[in-house]
Amino acid sequence: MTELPISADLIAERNALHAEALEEDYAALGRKLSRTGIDIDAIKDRVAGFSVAVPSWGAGRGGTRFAKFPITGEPTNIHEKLEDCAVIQQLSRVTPRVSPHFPWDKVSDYKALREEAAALGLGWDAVNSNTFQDQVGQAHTYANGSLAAQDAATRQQAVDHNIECIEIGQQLGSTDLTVWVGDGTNFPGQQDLGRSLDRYLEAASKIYAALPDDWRMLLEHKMFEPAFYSTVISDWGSSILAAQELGPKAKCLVDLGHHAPNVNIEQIVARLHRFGKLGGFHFNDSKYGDDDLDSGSINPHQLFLVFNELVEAELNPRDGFNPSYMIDQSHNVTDPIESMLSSAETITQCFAKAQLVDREALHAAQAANDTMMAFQALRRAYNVDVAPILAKARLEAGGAVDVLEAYRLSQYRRRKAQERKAVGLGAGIV
Ligand code: RM4
Ligand code: MN
Ligand code: MN
Repeated sequence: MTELPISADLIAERNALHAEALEEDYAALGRKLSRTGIDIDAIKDRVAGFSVAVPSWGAGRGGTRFAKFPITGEPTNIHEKLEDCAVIQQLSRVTPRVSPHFPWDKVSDYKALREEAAALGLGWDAVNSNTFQDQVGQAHTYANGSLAAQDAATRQQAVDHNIECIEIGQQLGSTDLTVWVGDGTNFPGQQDLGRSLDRYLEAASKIYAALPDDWRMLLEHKMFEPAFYSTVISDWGSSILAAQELGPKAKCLVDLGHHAPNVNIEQIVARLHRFGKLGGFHFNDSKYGDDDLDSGSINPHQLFLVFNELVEAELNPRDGFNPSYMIDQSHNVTDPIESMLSSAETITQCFAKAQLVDREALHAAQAANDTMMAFQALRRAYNVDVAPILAKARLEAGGAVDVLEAYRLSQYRRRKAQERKAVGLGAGIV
């Protein structure tokens, strides 16, 4: 392994200062949990086994349709993004994989890229294709759609790009392809709503046919943007129907920001699982739409309820339950490393809290129609401060007890500002 980006001595030094307080807090929480028959070490072991992938595209500062405000020292290519992802993993120990996006992360030698990541302690998660933007020199525009475009040559180009993503992913060691298309319309009548879905399904089935045996195709729905009247895969209904038609290797990916406000996302999770089609998540939070805000920053309770459904799903398994967990955020006003450290912590906290739910009490209350006690079974777990469990798991895995403190003290971004070239202005991705 090459040298990791943050000094191991710094992490050890800070951890030593926190050790005593952490032991006290962990012991106190352990005593509290044991009164309800929960073994804190068993929860800690589950937390140690949890992980969530980080998006390569989330390492740079995002933007809105109006502007992007870069920070000095932000990464401008996949190599620098990997280095930043390595910081997140080194400190948090819950983000050992990176989800790449092509052609944004294109390089000439993927074997070398795989080795470069491995040397930084990183592996690869789902490969994301991009048929929502035109690239320089591209033969056909995606202005009128990609997999669902009216023009057959455009559809073929989008299919070929996805197949190329699979080939790249094979070299990197990925086993999932995530497909989100920007296809849709802005005006009633612009396209036939039925036939555009037919075209999508036909093109998607060509990608599906190119999937290696152990691969999955994750279909990501989104109700609006960039199209504002209709999108082709607008919701979980369209997504599951497409996945069912494509075959068993096609699953649905739930991006938490891709629904109408107030939609019951945890119920969508339960439904997709019921039919063996829950493929994975893009974690973020949302106030108005696809805001790509930090996970749990607006509605941590919803995130907890999603994980609660995932625990229930494990107890009630269906066909091939193995959802992949990924962050998909856009960091417009924070240092992306700090946002992902904080988000990974929040996601893991919700995972841990869901493990604390007294399932017996919950199920008994449900069976007895005791609404208040059923709710309290969830509420009790949600109210537990699980921070010492996460910190202890991190410490044992070689991470930092206080991730943000260690990151700031390392002056990593300042060092990078001296080494890296400045990012240009312009609108960022949304
Ligand atoms: C989309 C969607 C996709 C992501 C792009 C950048 O809204 O969430 O997952 O790849 O944004
Ligand atoms: Mn997404
Ligand atoms: Mn999105």
